[in-house]
Amino acid sequence: MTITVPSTPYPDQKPGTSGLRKKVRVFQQPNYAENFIQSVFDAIEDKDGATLVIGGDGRFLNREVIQVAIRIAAANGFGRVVVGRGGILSTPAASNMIRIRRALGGLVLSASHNPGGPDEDFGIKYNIANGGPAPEKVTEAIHARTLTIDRWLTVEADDVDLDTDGETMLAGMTVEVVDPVTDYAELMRKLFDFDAIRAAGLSMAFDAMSAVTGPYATEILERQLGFAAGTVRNGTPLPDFGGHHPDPNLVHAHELYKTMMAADAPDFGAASDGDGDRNLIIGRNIFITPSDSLAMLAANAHLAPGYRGGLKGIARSMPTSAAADRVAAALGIPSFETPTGWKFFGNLLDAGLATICGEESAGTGSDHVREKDGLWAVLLWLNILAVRGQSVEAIAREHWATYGRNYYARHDYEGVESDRADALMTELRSKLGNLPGRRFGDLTVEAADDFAYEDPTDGSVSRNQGIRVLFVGGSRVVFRLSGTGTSGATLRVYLERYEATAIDGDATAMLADIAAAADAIAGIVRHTGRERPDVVT
Ligand code: G16
Repeated sequence: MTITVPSTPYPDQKPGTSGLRKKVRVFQQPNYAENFIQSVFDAIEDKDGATLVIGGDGRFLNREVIQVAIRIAAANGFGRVVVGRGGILSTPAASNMIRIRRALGGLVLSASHNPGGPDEDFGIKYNIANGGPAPEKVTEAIHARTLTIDRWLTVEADDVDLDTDGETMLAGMTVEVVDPVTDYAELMRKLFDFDAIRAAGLSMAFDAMSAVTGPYATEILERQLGFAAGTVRNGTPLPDFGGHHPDPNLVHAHELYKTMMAADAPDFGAASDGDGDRNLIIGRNIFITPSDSLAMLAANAHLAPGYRGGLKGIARSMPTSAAADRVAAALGIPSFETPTGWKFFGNLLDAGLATICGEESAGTGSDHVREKDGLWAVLLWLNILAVRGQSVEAIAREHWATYGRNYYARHDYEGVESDRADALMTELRSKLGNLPGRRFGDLTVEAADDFAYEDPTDGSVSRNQGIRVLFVGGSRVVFRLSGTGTSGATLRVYLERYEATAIDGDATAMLADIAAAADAIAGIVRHTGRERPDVVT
């Protein structure tokens, strides 16, 4: 029997770059998670008898919210819920599961690379039937509903045993607990030449950061590809990620970085984030920026069985470097520049306009699912290394010699007071028109704008997606506020400089004048009170 629970709206349930992310304590308020989940279901149609996928990255609160969501799904008429054993599904595995089960959609419970635990972060994201994050028109409808919601629906039922595979009935709805790894591993075997990777005899270190990728990486890398036991480090998902940030960058995956810079480093190093959709790629003695990794993967993808037929197009988010555009031009295929957020790639992939997509924020993926996919990027790199028989460094150098090098860095100023960050952006917007022609050191501004995107498939327009200042000669700086943080504001400053032949420079030195210009243009120190960024990636 359906139970109607009266409720009142919370004013702060607007989904950000990737779903609703808040502190655990916020989610623990009465009716908070329930309101949001019910708002999702109120905003979507065709629920009757439909299949819903539910899974998360195993962080604190994951199991509790899954039990709540299962009951609300039953009360809203779903016919079947497919849930990963232990409440676990990596984000790309959830995307795959939605697609192969022809589900109406899925709830992905994650705050991605944000830390977990009772005082840290939690998140809920809705993905649609193509397996990808809900597009803006859906998230806007969800948000609108959160502002008017006056009840949520549930059923009287015991908790489901999430630790045993199989089907049970719950108030007329089938709940199916499945192994979270099997289907995903099968998809990877179709895309990549596992025999070639095995035969290459490579050594590697993979840091799963005590997050969701552990079981996937252990099964695929150690069991199926034969990498030595212990290749996967921190392979058990923990509710607090062992107290670390499950963010695969050079700051939070520093141990891996040290391993890869040592004299006895393995051939290949990689890491993934809280929910398994991001990746970090490090060769022996060389870090590959996510923007470069996208370009190098795109240039070599045809070496893997799943991409032998070539690529239809390459898409990148606006702040991602233009390195991938050069590959697309050389391949004679279209390139797309979208706002930040994987949701913007979905339409391009569905329409067959792009095959590979990527972002500076350590996300790369293809049309095999509709999320970015950390292990996919790792396996494509391994496939390329196996076929080319060269080191990561040799492949990178050859790439730069062919296409030139886009030196790149992102400076993050974290936990800035929201008012101060907003003031910086407002001031910057107000002077965009006066910037062209102005000089900052040796740099002259060629153009400056607030990025807007018109989706080529449905004509929808997204405005205010980040401020671009382009300098004569191809260098640029981009400013935007993060849409995934949960306290204060994070200012992201993206620096890029293109060099056709000077490919051996030090990135920090090559970008120093652009960093200085960024401060002169935006008054970063003046507004934030910070002398330097908190994180440089
Ligand atoms: C999410 C989105 C990505 C986006 C990233 C950074 O990643 O899915 O598409 O690039 O946030 O967003 P921001 O710069 O607004 O913090 P994830 O891995 O957190 O889901």
